[in-house]
Amino acid sequence: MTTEFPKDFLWGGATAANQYEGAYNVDGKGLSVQDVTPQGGFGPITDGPTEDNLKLEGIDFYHRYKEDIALFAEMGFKVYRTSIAWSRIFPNGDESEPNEAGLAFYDKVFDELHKYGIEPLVTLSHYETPLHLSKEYNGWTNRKLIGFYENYVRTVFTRYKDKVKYWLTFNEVNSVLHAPFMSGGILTPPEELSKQDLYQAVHHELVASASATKIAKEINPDFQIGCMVIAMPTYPMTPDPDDVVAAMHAERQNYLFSDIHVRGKYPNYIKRFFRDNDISIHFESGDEELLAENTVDFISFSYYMSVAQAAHPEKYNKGKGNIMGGIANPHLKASEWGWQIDPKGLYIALNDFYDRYQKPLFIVENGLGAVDELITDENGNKTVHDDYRIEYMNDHLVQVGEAIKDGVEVMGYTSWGCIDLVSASTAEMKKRYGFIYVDRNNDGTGTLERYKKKSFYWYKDVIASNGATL
Ligand code: BGP
Repeated sequence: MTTEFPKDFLWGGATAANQYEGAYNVDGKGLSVQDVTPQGGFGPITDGPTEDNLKLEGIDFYHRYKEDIALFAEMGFKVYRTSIAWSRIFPNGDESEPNEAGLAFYDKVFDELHKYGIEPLVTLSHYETPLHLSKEYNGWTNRKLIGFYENYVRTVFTRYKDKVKYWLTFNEVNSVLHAPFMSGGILTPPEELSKQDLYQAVHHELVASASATKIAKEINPDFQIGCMVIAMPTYPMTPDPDDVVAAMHAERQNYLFSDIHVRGKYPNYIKRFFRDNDISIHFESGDEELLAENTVDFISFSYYMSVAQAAHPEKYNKGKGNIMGGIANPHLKASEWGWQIDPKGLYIALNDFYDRYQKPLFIVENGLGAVDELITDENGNKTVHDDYRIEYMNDHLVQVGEAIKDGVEVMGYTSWGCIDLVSASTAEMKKRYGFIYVDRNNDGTGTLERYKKKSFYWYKDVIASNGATL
């Protein structure tokens, strides 16, 4: 392929604190919603942490960060996305004073990254709301969370103002509509949660996000703040206009989030949706101005798959997928977990976002969750021959290149789970995304040793050639 990626393209990888740090109760960390969801984002929650919860220990990045960052540096990462665990900084979420040991940990991580010239890209809230905020306030349904979040982000913006430039306010902010507990710390079971309460929670997160942008710029005007959404292009199942409209309506439930983050106001189509569904969002004075005046610098998104939609979805096979579902597209193959593989969907998503907003875009998650087999090669080294992963990523990056040729401004690409970590939706170890294999099994056994997969060397070459080897 002959695509030229921009000279300063930010190549890297992505992780989230709750899926890999471990040390869930070390150095003053409080519990987060993840510590009581042993079966993943959609499973029942437990009274407290239980032994079968792999996230409690994760892959022990907390104690192995130096070794892991050295491996990222060896691949040539320019950027590294991770999150700060809110409950390391404010164990209950609603205290006024932070936990110094938590702050000190991220100082060490950011310093280590800078040692290798790797720019941190930090998600402020990645599915890890402090559990206390869930139990005491029912998560983001409660407006008080805005104040707690503001206190938290002000603390970390101030502390890391010279160490971190790129920030994301909420991971996959649109996921709260589909996974209210994992994403929004909302304890009310989804089937009992009213649309009114759900969209009010959305409003609180959107106001909090705009407020974070405002606070960020006051602390360091050079900060670059992005929103982060799940991108899932939704194709009409047939050319029947009713199917086309169904697909359009499904996509608008996603665009709602980026529209408000970028354009600073609720779009008209959602006002109609609210009217039709008897939803009336309570705005406090100042909310409208805050949203209008504090829009984001860039749009970031995860991309794993596309879906199809129809006016009568019950007629078709329901596809499996990343948080949001849809209809399975007969033209596409799927991963072992049923996520449909569609590189051109990434090309479409990039073009659609850029046509809509003309803002820089950052792909902050993409990758293939697969079962890997650790083997010993002819030189006696343990490795994984993950050609399927290489093929997946190569095909997707070629499409990024195609979008760049179209003139889409793409800031960078951080592949998801650049080191194997615990799956968000299934809480398993065996669903692996990494270039680096971590010896940990679903039953919790394993040495936690790290091994380079074949894709490690492939990605290293991609980065070194700035995409020319794709
Ligand atoms: C996204 C989440 C990540 C990540 C990824 C892969 O929705 O932001 O946290 O886990 O999906 O999903 P999974 O781990 O369920 O395979």
